[in-house]
Amino acid sequence: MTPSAHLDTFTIDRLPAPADMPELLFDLPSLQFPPRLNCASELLDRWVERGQGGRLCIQGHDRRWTYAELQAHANRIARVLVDELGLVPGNRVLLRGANSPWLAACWFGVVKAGGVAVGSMPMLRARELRGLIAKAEISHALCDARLADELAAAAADSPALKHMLHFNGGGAAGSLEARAASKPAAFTNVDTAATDPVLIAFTSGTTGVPKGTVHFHRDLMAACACWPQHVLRATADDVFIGSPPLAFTFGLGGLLLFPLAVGASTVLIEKASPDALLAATARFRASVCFTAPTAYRAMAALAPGHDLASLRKCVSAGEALPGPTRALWKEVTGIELIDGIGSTELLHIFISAPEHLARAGATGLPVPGYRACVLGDDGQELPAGEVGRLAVKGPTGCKYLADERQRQYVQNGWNLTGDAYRIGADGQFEYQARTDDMIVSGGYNIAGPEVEEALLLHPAVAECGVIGRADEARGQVVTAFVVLKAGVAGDAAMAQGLQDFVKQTIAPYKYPRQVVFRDSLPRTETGKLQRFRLRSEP
Ligand code: 3UK
Repeated sequence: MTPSAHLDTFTIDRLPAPADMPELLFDLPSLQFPPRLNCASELLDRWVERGQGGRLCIQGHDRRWTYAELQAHANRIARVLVDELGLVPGNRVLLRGANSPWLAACWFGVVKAGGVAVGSMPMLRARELRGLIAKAEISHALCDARLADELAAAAADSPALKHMLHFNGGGAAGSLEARAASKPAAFTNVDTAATDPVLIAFTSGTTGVPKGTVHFHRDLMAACACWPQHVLRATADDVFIGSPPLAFTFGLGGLLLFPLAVGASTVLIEKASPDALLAATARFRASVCFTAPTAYRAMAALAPGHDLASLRKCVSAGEALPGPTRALWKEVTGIELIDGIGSTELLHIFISAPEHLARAGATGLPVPGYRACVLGDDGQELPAGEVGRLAVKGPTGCKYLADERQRQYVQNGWNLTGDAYRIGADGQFEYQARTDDMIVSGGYNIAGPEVEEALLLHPAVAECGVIGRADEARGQVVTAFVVLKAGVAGDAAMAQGLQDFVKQTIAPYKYPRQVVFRDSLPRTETGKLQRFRLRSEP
């Protein structure tokens, strides 16, 4: 085994025991990695060394950097971390900010210096930040000046956190930019082992203590070698854009690692509401877009007001893609969405369909490099057509930081994502629901997302969420929370109309016996419907 470069072995010491590790597969030629690997060298420095430093790399609302410029900023940040803040390889560094070029430069600065980057969602409050700092024993933080207050409040009673610098605050004296400006633009990356941790990504966990998932330098490069190469197939001429924060591995991969892996450019915008994302797509002539299914639905309604001629590939992940949303996006833009299921634990997408295989109701096929199957309650593989638990294996896998729940996610070497799936006659994997979200009503198993899909076909429905509510007679009763389009009244006649509509669209026993009208639905910052909150609503 090649030695670790980590002098601070906190993360390595808290990896799961060997017996609890997922089995790894490195079947593809592109997954043969050298023992020493720093992913910043591969993703960033490599282009400059090959004479491509002048290529456009990263844009934000007020800046535009080439590969050489991003490299110089990252190198200077690495210098500040090492020379001024005493960072040693293995230290954990919190990154806090909305997506921006400076946040990306900070990420690379940390990686170059051999640190472990810990992303954090911009909306997190002091209380939640305190939890992350304690769990990952974070010693350093690089924080957007506009989000400084909550972090300062967290830092006040977080003894582990000793060093903090701010960026995006106009370059004030003492800021990260000001200190970086006085540093040389050259830095020799720490010679990390391929299996040295580089990232702790916290799950968007809907319940319980957040879980930190550890990823190695090799894991990041493996993610770049699988889905992007075989399904997305973007080129150096593409311009990436999207909404997921870099703190969410969907965003880190889609908006930073994958574009840089192919020498393309990326647009990092702070506010990516549906309207803002469309406007930015037009302004930057973006060609590859990453966002969540609900955003595509909202964007479809607004698309006619924007010039989207540059757009050629659109990726949907984070939640099941309803067939009606796929159809709507195609109708409005002519683009077939690329659906893909990924997870924080597996880093990125592991089942997906390229455009020509896309079909309603199916997420797709295991991405080359991954294997997937559907397991029954006895842990045995189920034949096609039967609903069971999704199990996945590949070059990446779940490694929770000091967490008992490792044994729930990884069993017999397989990663169990917590999703109920079925394999269709054509071999494609068909999403049913989160395993905990399957509704059992009157003896029937009903998948909430299927009922949601039917409701979304109704012209009055903007958004909806379907859950099972405890019911004495039926065990659970199918309950739909519906947000209607502007100007439509949520009255008894509408409820009846929706129920009849569902009965005519899918098997009648699945229709929502209860319909509740709402102005909005509870969602996580990553766009996921919080079904547990709907379940506890009156
Ligand atoms: C659900 C999907 C159906 C599924 C993610 C792409 O979402 C990501 O990571 P999380 O850890 O959540 C994982 C869970 O989300 N899910 C995600 N995508 C789909 N369900 N169809 C989909 N296309 O329950 C999964 O287990 O927040 C997605 C890339 C990186 C990611 N981290």
